Amino acid sequence: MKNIFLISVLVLALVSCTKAPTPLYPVPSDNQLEWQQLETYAFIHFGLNTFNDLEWGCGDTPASTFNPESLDCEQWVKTLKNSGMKGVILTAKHHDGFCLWPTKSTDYNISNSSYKNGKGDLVKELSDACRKYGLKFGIYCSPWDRHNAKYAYPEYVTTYHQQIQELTSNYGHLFEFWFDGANGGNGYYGGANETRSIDPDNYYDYQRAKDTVLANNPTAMIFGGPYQTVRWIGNEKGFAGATNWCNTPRITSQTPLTINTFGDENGTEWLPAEVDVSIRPGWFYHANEDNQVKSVDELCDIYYNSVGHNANLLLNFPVALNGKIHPTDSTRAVEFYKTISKDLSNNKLSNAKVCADNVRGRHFDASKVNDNDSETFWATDDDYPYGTVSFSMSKAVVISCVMIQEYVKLGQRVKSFYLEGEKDGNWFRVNTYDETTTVGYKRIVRFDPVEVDKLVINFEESRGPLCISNIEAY
Ligand code: FUL
Repeated sequence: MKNIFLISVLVLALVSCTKAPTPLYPVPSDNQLEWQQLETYAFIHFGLNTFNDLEWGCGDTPASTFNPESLDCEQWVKTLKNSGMKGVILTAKHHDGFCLWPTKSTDYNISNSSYKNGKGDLVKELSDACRKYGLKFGIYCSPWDRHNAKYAYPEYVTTYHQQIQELTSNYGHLFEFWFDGANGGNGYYGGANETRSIDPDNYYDYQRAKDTVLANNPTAMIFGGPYQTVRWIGNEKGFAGATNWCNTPRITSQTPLTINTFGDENGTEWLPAEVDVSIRPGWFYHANEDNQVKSVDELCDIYYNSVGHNANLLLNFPVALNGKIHPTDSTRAVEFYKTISKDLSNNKLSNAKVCADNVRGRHFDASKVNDNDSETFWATDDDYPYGTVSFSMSKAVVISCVMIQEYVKLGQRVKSFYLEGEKDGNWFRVNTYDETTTVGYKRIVRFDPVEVDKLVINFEESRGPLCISNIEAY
């Protein structure tokens, strides 16, 4: 009797001490993970281009062209909050070289416009509004400068670094700094009106730029350039690949765009993807696009193809000539957020009974996928790089989407999965709208509504033992 007791205690102790799977590299930094959890945030494109009705101004119109009548950063921020955006990135300087803050680096800036009689500072106004309403703030400062006479010469690099220094040290914490990839070409260049080209990987001294950003904002993510910590998705249409690894090789200007879109299972860097897309065809405001604001359905599709494909969504709002987000854009964006929130509000699996064909001991049992705790996860044994988890409902439910999250602190693992349902004893495969390959931080798959008593997720292939932290269905 005593022996049986001792053996039971020993077995229990062994079971409960089972170790978590070892990490499968690469893994995210804490800052990258925190950034991935933002999921949706906004871009604001506003500047001289707005007043010139251009996407890529040459930098040849005077600073006084910038003249918004009733600019209101709080209107932007309130609209963005109501659209579910967790932060905003402002084009402090676009390719035309015009600076929205009173920089000491060039005269081509807001203090030489009539806005607030030359006393305005848009970077300050927006960062203050963000702080007031609890949004994160980030900055886009174009490396390419079509106004500057010294662009393509060493002098401009000094100017550009001065701008980065000002922007990263005077406006509070930045969550992301954007180095745009468009570089060189024709421009005004102080009146030279010519074409200039540079080598983007070497000309700008990105190492120093990164050091400045991080010295002033240690937790900021860097977009673009050779020291990026988040990657461009490779298109501006609003989608990430259904297969989307955070793993990639080191990305340079030579890397094929397919790597941006799909990642690479064998990549040694953790570079989570960002999907940038505008709510209108253009990045800047053009009155003739007032009728081309994306529909709520289009915005929802973009959400499922970005956030639902293991990427963050950076949704652009082109601020209009009067200095406000146009009412059509704000109505659509708010409606989009309401729709997504409603569609994903009633998790049909929250009370389901869960079991799995393999578990790595009590700490990692199947119930961890619906315990509402992102720090717990279901894990399989080391020699079990696959597995099946099933949910039994107390009464039949109709679902049309499943959300799955891996515990990515230990690396991205799942390579393919499929869904099956059971109703009244009949089993059927659930035909999802897109292929079911990778999962990562978050994967949402959609399908035509099905009624199920049971839902089974078969993880067919994985880079190692499974680590699944969350599964929901709507
Ligand atoms: C591109 C730029 O050339 C566009 O004007 C816009 O700013 C977009 C977000 O990035 O590379």
